[in-house]
Amino acid sequence: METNINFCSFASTQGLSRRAFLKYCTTLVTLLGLPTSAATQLAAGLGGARKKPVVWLSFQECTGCTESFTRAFSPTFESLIFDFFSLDYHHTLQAAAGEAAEAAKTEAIEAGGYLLVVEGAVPLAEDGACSTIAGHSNLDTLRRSASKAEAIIAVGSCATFSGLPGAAPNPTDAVGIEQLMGLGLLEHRPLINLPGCPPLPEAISATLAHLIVYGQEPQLDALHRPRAIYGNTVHDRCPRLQFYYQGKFATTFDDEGAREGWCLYELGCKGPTTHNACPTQKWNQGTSTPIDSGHPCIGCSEPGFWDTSGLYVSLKPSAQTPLPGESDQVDKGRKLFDDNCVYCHEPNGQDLSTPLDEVPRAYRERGGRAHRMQVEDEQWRALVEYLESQR
Ligand code: FSX
Ligand code: SF4
Ligand code: F3S
Repeated sequence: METNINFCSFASTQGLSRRAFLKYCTTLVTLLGLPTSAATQLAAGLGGARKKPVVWLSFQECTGCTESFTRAFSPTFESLIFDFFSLDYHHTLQAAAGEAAEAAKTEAIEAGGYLLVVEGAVPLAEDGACSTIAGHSNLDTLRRSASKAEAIIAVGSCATFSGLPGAAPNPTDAVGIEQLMGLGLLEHRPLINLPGCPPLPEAISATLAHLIVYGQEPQLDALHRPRAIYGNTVHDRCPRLQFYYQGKFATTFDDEGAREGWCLYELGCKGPTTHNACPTQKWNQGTSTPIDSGHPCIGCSEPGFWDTSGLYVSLKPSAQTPLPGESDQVDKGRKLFDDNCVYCHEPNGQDLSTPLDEVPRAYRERGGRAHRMQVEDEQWRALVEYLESQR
């Protein structure tokens, strides 16, 4: 049930100054790609907002997403955001258990008007028997909970793209929320995907704050991810990018290159094909990232990251950001491919059996789950030219 809460008064009871609160709001609006002036609006919006009911479901996952969120950059403010919701059901965090917990969930669902956060994939094998809560399959619980939700926020790579539970050979037939909608097993609801294993905690809080203050989701891309958070690759903003362009690569974890902080591409870094805000937002109170600490990005926020290639196997050369000198047209085609096609196809399109000049027609005729982007003729020319350059 929605109840009034004065966020600012509540913040002051926690020893948080208005100045610190504004700073926190500035972090969130920056991450959301909103103008800095929106920080005041966000602060005022949260200050006057009503407490929003949230139902949080956990299915096949490791609880890392909840761990990530509860150990966020500004722990006091993140917990404040948590307290700011009426967290009507979260079986890891709630005090209630058993029938009392189920009763709280039923009451929240019947009241409607809540945000539904889902972490974890949903198993379909064996009629869903691989994961059940209170005797109900995850799919049944999800369907019931989604029926009156204002929006679904799929948190983590498991809920978005099936993640590790869905890795080959996927014995439980685990699927993500969007896949369920695509299969007709779950009614379509407004969906926001926040991939990452786990996702950045600020991605979760910023998205929830946006929903509360503006009553709508932030601008999303074709994979339902907030554009501002997932619009760039890790590579685009990597602190080691200069070494990439200089051709300076670490080849083992303890060689001179590793000690000098050179590029980790040859150690299997998936930064060039991974969309996430890690380099700018960083983890653990803005301290570091996998790459900052000397480990390649394993692409944890991309669909199928576990199966795409070996964690320490280099991307194929064609997946790299082009070196200076590549023609504009090929560069444009490569970007289009990297942003839209790499989720289902080999980085260089080598798995495309359709003759390249027939690809545009085949694409338009066949459609498909991932084939939703509108491609102009000029873009097709660039894409085909890029693919030809890889043959
Ligand atoms: Fe998956 Fe999240 Fe990775 Fe773990 O809930 S995204 S396995 S961090 O916990 O779902
Ligand atoms: Fe950074 Fe990885 Fe790109 Fe190298 S390949 S610049 S380490 S993201
Ligand atoms: Fe994941 Fe790569 Fe960031 S592994 S945490 S997306 S740097």
